[in-house]
Parts: sequence; structure tokens; C-alpha cells
Amino acid sequence: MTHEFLCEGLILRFNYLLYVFKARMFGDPHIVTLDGYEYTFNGKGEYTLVETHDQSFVLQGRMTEPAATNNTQSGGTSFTVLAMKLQENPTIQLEIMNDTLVVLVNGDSLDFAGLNEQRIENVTVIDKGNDTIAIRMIPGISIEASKRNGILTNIVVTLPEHFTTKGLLGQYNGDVNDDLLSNNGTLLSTNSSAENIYYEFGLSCEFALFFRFEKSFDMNETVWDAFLNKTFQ
Ligand SMILES: [Ca+2]
Repeated sequence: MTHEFLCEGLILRFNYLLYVFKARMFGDPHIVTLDGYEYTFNGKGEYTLVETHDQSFVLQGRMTEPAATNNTQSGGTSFTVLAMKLQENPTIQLEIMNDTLVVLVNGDSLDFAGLNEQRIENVTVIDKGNDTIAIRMIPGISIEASKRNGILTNIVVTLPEHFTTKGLLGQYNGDVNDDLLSNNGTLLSTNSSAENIYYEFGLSCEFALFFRFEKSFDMNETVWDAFLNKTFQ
């Protein structure tokens, strides 16, 4: 399987683990935690993917339900925004605007100025072409994502192994069995049903706003109502 191959390569080289969001046309978001536990989470809203216990690094994401088109049928949710912050470095946001993948730095669109790489403090943003952006942060954080069919996909997160985390990407500590630690401290069995994972773990990762997506966040009533629809699966 692709993720196993990727995991193996990264473990051998960097001793990192990773998360892979497999590309599917509006399909169920498939998550592989940093420790390698796989589950499906069809959330709709804004969630913490990774938060280190000391809150020095946070990665958040927005999941929305793409509109159905003539050729596709909606029915699942997908990531459309990622936002991250490391310590006092600028907030970096990846977002699809008007079918274009853009990078916002503290809310302002990043101008690559003809280059494919920009450095902002301890953060390097790389335009890898083919609608793929990579963000590297000292000390060894990497987030990559691609735009495909109007969503963010092939999201890969790598962290230094000494990081300890919570969030949708799990409790990162080398133990695959304790990844479903909800925000209220309840530990779900990795044998839990998809429904239990959705309600008792996934929804607990909706974040108390650490930072906002204000520059581009469409606060119109329809979108906001949709984000508040906790019954969506
Ligand atoms: Ca774990």
C-alpha cells in the first residue's frame, strides 16, 4: 500500500511517521495517524489535526462538503483549508480560492515573485509545481498538500519524533493503540465503530479557535450553518 511504502521510506530516513490523506473524488476522508492507525472521518467543520502538548505547533484544517457537479456526486467531505503555526513564526495557511491553491502568510497571499521557494523566518514555502505546496519548518516539520478536483489531497505531515501530540492525527508516541484520545481525555479503542470514532473522538477535535481563517473565511449564513452541522457523517 502506498502509505506503507511512504512510511517505510520516511522511517528509515528520518525516523518520522506521517499522515496520508488518500486522494478520492469527494470520497470519505481517510486518515492515517502519525503512529499509523487508519480510520475514516467524514467531519464537517474546523478541526485540530495536530497540537503538540506544549502548544508550540498547531495544524488545523477545515473540512467541507464539495458541491456536486454534473460528473460527480457529493456525499463526503474533504479538506479545503490547512492552517499552521509554529511558535512565534507567521501563521501559514493553504487554501483553495477560485480553484487556485494559494498560500497565506498571516492572512496575506504569498507572492512567489517568480521563485519556487520563499523563506519567512523559520518557515520555507516551496511551490513544487503541479498544484503542490510543501511547507518546511525548522526543526523538521513538513506539510505537503496538493489541489485536485477542488480539494486539498495527498496531505502528508511529518514531525520530529520527539514531538508529542493530540488531534485527528493521533497521540504521537510510537503506540498505534492509543491514538484515539479525545480532547476530554477519553481513550477510545482502536476497534471502535466508525460512528463512535466520529462522535467521541473526531468531534472532540473541533478546536477552540487558536487562530482564525479570517482573511478568506466566508461567514455567510449558509456556510456557517453547514459548519455547525454536527450530525453530518
Ligand atoms: Ca499513539
